[in-house]
Amino acid sequence: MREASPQTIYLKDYTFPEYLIDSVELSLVLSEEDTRVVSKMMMQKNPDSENRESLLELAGEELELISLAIDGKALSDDDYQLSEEHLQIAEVPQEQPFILAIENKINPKANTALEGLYLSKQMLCTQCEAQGFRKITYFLDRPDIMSTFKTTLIADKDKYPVLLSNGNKVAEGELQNNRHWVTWEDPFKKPCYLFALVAGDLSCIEDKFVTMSGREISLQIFVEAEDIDKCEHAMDSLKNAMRWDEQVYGREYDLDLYMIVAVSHFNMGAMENKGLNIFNTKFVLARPDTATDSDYEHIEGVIAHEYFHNWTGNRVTCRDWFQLSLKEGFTVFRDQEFSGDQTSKAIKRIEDVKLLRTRQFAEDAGPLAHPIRPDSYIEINNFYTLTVYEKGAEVVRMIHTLLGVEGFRRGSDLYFQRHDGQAVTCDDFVSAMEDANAIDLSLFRRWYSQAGTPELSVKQVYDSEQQCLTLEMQQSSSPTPRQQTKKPLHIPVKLGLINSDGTTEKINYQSRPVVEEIVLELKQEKQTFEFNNLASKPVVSLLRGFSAPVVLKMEQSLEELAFLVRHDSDTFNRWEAGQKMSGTIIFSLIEAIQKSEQLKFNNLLLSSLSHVLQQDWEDLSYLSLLLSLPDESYLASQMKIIDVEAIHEAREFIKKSIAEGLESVFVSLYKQNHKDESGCFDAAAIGRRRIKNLALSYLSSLDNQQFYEFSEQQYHTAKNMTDQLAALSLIIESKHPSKEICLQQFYEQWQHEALVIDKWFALQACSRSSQTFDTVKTLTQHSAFSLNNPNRVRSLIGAFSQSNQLHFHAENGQGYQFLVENVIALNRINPQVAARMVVGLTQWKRFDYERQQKMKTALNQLVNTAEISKDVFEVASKSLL
Ligand code: 0A1
Ligand code: ZN
Repeated sequence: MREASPQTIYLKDYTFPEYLIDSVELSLVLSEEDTRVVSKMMMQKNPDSENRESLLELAGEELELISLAIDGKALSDDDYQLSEEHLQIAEVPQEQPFILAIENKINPKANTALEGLYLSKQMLCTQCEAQGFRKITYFLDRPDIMSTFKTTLIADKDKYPVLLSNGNKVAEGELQNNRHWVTWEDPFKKPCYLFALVAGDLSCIEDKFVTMSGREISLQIFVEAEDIDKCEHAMDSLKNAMRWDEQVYGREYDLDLYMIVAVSHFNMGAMENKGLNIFNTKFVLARPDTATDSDYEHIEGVIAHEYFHNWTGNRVTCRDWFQLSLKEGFTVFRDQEFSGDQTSKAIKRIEDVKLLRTRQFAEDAGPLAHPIRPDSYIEINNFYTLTVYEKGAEVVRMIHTLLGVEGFRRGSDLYFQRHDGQAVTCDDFVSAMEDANAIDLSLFRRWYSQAGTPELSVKQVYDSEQQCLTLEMQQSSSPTPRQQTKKPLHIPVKLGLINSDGTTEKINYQSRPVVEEIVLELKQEKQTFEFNNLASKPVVSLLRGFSAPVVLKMEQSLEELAFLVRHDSDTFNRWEAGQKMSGTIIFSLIEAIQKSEQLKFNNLLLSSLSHVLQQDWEDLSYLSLLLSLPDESYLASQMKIIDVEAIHEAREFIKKSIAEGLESVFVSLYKQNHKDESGCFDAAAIGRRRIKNLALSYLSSLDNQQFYEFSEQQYHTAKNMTDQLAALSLIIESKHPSKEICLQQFYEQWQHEALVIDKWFALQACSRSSQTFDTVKTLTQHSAFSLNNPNRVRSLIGAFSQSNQLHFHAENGQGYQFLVENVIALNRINPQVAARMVVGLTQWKRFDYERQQKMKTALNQLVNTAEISKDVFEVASKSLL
């Protein structure tokens, strides 16, 4: 048991910093186990601070202090106090600026938490967000302290020929003993969480970008030598993102150099350090034979995300960590829109909503629910959540929907103009949007402070005599931890009306101009909306484009849904109607399974799918989405008490029934679109792969030798990873006789490509096969598995506990015990990643009584473990409440 509960930090306690740091000069003599840091900070009392004490408190963790001086005068032991997390200097000058010089020592090799300065294979690199800078040297480690940084790196020339930091390289030279030095200067003031350095033996690809004002920017991507042939896509994505930000937001890059470094050991996806982004290799490296189509898409999205942070995050940053969604919600919204513009808006939107609804909605409905601007935390690293990122982006999207493209641009222009160089709040962002458009968003602000997903219930009443359709809307939100009562929110509801012949009905609403689509604004708990001059009852297409992050409850018959699948011109709602239709049918099968009744297939689904298949489709990716069944995790999210076995059985039954009914269509879809292509990443080629692999997946469920041969043939001849992996996955999931041989062969083929081996682990961890648990357990002992590499941990333990609900939630509880053992081991190595692994246990209230008990036991084991980190403690203890 922990001795004392860790401290909670509250938003309401925010105060201005007591001191400011205008500029920092850092000098680091780098080595794996003994790095020396000298920091000279130009400081002064903050005139805005109300505290008149002369004490200065700096944050610092896991540092060995060597010396301290103020204005060149060394401090003695009596002048300061050291504790585990702080350095306090009793008296510093109050009236004039002063220079505080600190020398300390750190051990990057011992830093397995990967925060601060650490070792990723042979490379030294940093991760300072949120509070990693304090593990490099003593500092005012908070985002509202913005300083200029000048950094000198000194290191061995052979081990570390490349020495990088933020900004521009201003000087370099040679030293004795085969050492060299480089000085970097970043002219832009920034918080220390954006500081970065990299030292290593790296290869680089270079390109150029000419900005809208004609400045030439040098672009560099650094990787290990063996990966140099996998950088092209990242570079293209970067240039596309730079152009897009100029065109859509009028934002130009500011430094002359933009660097990206890919590292194999990284806690998250990537990091937007000023001028020197550090990326998880997963979001940089791609070659057609090693990366799938979805890897290519993720790389494009993450490269853009980090680039966009240069304005939304770096130039305008957060005042405190409660405002995290200010930079993350806005930047995710920007990267989503960018990706949609690069390929297909329709598909991007559907995929984003799928993620939101399966994962973020679960977070919002569980014990860890928090508003997008949380009001308290124990460990800030636990708040890089789907709520802050994905729901945060939905909130920005709603502002975009309410203001329109031009209004939103006016708002963002004002925001950048007003706050460039400042550390601000979510409220400042909303105010800029209001002021630029002269509208009142005071009610809308509740989205920032209220947790939980609202439910929107809609009743339709059609009066044929009056030719009037009334929509009665009601919103409600369930209580969430620490927030029992909820207020009505301002919800934009996009709507279209469709006539019985499939044509679009013109919308006549109040005295507004007649339109084909309208955004209704629900602001009260209950509100009705009337539409006149409707000669017959139209079919309502509501919440188009998923215009608000809510759960929509509206009665729709299967026939009505089938109609929308045929006729809705809104690509999101057309797909959604199909999902609702198959979801409804799957739920009636689940009921039958629970009552041990015989399962019967509903032919309406088959005829709806056949109809879809008869049309001519240009966008085959969209067609694949229309033909896909809802995921098991989405189905689970719709159940009060999750029945993992029944969900799996019902979904498999329906999949097989569809495959039987449409076998010949799937065979021809497969044959038409199966082309042995390599290196083709245009939308058409991606669409072909997507549809043929979906067809093959339906056919595989038929357990038929002929289709087993299709998969095996595809597996052996594939020239791209999408096809090879899709085939291998189907082989593993079926009763295919060559399962073991193919798995072994895949490992041997790719053992030197870490990111492909991650896929090999994940595939086995996600398998529905009955052997999975034993396989996963055995794989933790595999020579290629290591708890020290977050990507490996995520691909085995994360994938098993978060993407294999059938086996993780096995009735005997062995999945839970397996997770606890691994979290405890990981807690000693990397608390941040360990805490993220606990997610699988947080939803215990959604399971039956026996499973609940087992999950609670597992969480209690974590809380009661000696030396549990505050990261894991916070997640586990809050989950139990
Ligand atoms: N700001 C980064 C994400 C990030 C956050 C924390 C990290 O370490 C604790 C690393 C990266 C982004 O949004 O891309
Ligand atoms: Zn981000």
